[in-house]
Amino acid sequence: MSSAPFSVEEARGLLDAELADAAGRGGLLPADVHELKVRWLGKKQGVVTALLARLKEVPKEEKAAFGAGVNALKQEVEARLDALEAEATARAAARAEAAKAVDVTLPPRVPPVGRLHPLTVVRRRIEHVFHGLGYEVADGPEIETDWYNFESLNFAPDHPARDSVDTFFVEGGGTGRDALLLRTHTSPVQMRTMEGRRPPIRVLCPGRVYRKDDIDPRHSPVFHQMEGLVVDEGITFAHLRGTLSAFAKSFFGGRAEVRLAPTFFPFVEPGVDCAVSCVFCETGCRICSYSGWIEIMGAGMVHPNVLANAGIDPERFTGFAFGMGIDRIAMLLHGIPDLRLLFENDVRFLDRTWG
Ligand code: 2U9
Repeated sequence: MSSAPFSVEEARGLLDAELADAAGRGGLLPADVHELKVRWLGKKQGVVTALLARLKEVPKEEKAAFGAGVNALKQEVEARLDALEAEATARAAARAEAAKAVDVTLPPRVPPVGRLHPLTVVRRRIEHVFHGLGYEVADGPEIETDWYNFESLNFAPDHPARDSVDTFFVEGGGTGRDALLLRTHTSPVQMRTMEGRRPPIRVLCPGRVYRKDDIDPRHSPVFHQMEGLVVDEGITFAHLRGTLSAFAKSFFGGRAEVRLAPTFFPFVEPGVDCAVSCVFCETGCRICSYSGWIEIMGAGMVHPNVLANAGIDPERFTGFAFGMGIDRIAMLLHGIPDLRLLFENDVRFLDRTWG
């Protein structure tokens, strides 16, 4: 300590002031007390040591009293700092103990929870309806052969869908009926299901499908389909109509009606386009283009050639099938304006509740 006090009294005054100041700051920790000990009792530059060094400047007759005074001061400093040290050690232990304690009154830290993708929600809702009608869910490969995707499904050899302009063929993936391609619909799953077992068959086939479409608000090279197939003895068009009607009421609400209109698909005969009465309006809206009807799927009676290709006797068994775009249904239900939102995985979109 360079500026050592001149007298024992001065030093005691300084000690009182410093300890009062430390007490004022409150909560001394062992390291703070250690600093004080070094400052006051340090062998090289401690205040007490510096005071003792002044002994030589003190007149001879005062030396004994001065020495005794410094010693008394030293003992007092030691005692007071030891007491402070004991307090600081107890305080540090108490703080460590408090840090370990769990404060049950604190609000919980909730990790961000993921949500189901809107397509998953819609897929599950459709599956739920058909589970109730006794259907099971089947899965199949996304890379298919020409046979399962086209030929077995009664596509004519020159059908436009078989063109590489519309379908992704796998390079070096073979030719003819063995040619490999990305499935353009989930119908191959129904073909494989029929091959693998005998009727009665009631199967639902959801999955990703691929078409060479450009990306725009309504098209994407990948989208999602839900197809269904029923095959048994005595299945008629009435079963098809009743099933689509039951689905529409269950999925869109009890007031929903279906309207069927003839159309052509190679794998069904007759084929129909199925529209559901608009559940969003009373008198016409933009969603139904002011027609009161919304096209939601295609359907039809399974073509006898398709049954025969699966090894099922078309004289004995008949069946119906239907197909819909899961993406389209999700967009309709939620007013999603752009198909791309379903694929971009922007969390601002996904973070909504799609239940
Ligand atoms: C087998 C036999 C028949 C499935 C069917 C449709 C009609 C249909 C489209 C709707 C919109 C596809 O997503 S979409 O582009 N689907 O119109 N699908 S009948 O018929 C089958 C399937 C498999 C063995």
